Amino acid sequence: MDINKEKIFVTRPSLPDLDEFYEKLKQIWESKWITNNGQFHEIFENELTEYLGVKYVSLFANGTLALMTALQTLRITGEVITTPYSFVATTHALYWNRIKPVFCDVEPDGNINPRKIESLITQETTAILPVHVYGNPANVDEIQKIADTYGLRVIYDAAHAFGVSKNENSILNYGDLSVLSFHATKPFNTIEGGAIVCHDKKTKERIDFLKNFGFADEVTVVAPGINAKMNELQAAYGILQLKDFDNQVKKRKNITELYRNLLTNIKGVRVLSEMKGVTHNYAHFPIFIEKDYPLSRDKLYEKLRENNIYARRYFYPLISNLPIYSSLSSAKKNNLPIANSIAEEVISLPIYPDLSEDKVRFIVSLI
Ligand code: T4K
Repeated sequence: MDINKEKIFVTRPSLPDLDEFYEKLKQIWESKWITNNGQFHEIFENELTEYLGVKYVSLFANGTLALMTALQTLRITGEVITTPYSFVATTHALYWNRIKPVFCDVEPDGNINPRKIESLITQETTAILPVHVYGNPANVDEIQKIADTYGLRVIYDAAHAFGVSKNENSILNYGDLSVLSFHATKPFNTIEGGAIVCHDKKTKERIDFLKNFGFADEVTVVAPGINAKMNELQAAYGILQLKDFDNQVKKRKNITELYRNLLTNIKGVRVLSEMKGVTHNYAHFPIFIEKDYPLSRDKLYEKLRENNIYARRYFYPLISNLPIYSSLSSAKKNNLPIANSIAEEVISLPIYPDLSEDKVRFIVSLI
C-alpha cells in the first residue's frame, strides 16, 4: 500500500456484516412493516436502553430532529444558554424553536464553562443546552447546581457521547434529557439516526407522541408533533452495530494511546488528556496548534491535505461568528475568548477503528 496516495478521512463509518444485514432485510421484506414502530424498532430501543444503562430511549430519524423535539418536549421558550463551540445543529435546534441562543464561553477542552453561566441568566432564561464535546463529559455537577438554584432545565447535546460514563454511571443519566446522534460520522451509527434519553415513563410517552405528529392513538392528536421516526432499516442496522461497539471502542482507544505517545514531545501541539473516572468512547482526537508551533493551524491543515490527510477543524468556524448568529449580543468575541481561540487552534485528526498504526505514524510524522 502506498500510504501517501490513499485518502485518509477524519472518520469512516463502521458497517455491520453484510450477510447478517441481508438476513434482517429479508425479515423486513417479509413482514412488509418498514417504519412506524416496527419489530426491529422495538428490539433496538430495548437493547439500547439496556446497553446504555438508562431508563428510557426514544429513537429518532436523526440527531437534529431529536434536539428540536427535546426542546418541544419540555416546552422550552425564551432564552437558552448554550455553547458556540459545537456543530451548527445545536444552535439551529434553538432557532427552529424560536428560542434565543445565549452563548457562553468554554473551557480549554471545549466544554461549556459553568463559572460563566450564572451571569448570562435573565428573566427569559428557561434552560441550559451544553454539549459533551468530543464525548468528554461537560461539568455536569456544577451545571446541575446552577439549574437547581435558578429553576432551569438542562438538555445535553450528547451527540458525541454514546457509551460514555462517569463514575460508572452513563453520562446520559444527567440533566433532564440527553440527545444522541447516530450519524455515519459518529462512533455508533445507523447511517442517519438519533435518540432522546429520558428518565421517566410520562416523558418518554410525550416524546413518542411528538415524534409521530402528536398522535396518541388513531383519532387523538395531543400535540403539534413532527415526523421524526426511525425506520426499520436503520433499526435493524443499529441492532447489528451494537454487537461490535465494545470492540470498536477498544480499537479507538489503542489509536488514541498511540497518538498521545507519539505527540507528547511536539512543542506547540496541545492534546487533551483522559478524564478521571470517565469511560471514554475515543470517538475524536483533537489537537490544538498553539503559538509556539512553527506553522499556523491552517498551514498545518493544508500540509496534511496535500498529503491526503483529510483532517477537519471541528469546531471552526465558531457558531457565534456565523452571520446568522453574530449579531446576538452574546456572540461578541470578547465575551467568548476561549471559544474563539480554540476554534482557531483545533484540528481533529483521523480516528476510526480500522485506521492502521502505519497511518497514525505517517500522520504524526507530518505534524
Ligand atoms: N450535535 C452535535 C454536537 C453534532 O456533532 C451533530 C452532528 C449534531 C448535533 C447533529 O446530529 P445529526 O442530525 O447529524 O444526527 C458531520 C455530520 O454530518 C454531522 O452529523 C456531525 N455532527 C458533524 C460533526 O460532522 P460534516 O459536514 O463535517 O460531514 P462530512 O460529510 O464532511 O463527513 C466527514 C467525513 O466523514 C468525510 O470527510 C468522510 C467521512 N464519511 C462521511 C460520510 C457521511 C464517510 O467516510 N462516510 C460517510 O458516509 O458533518
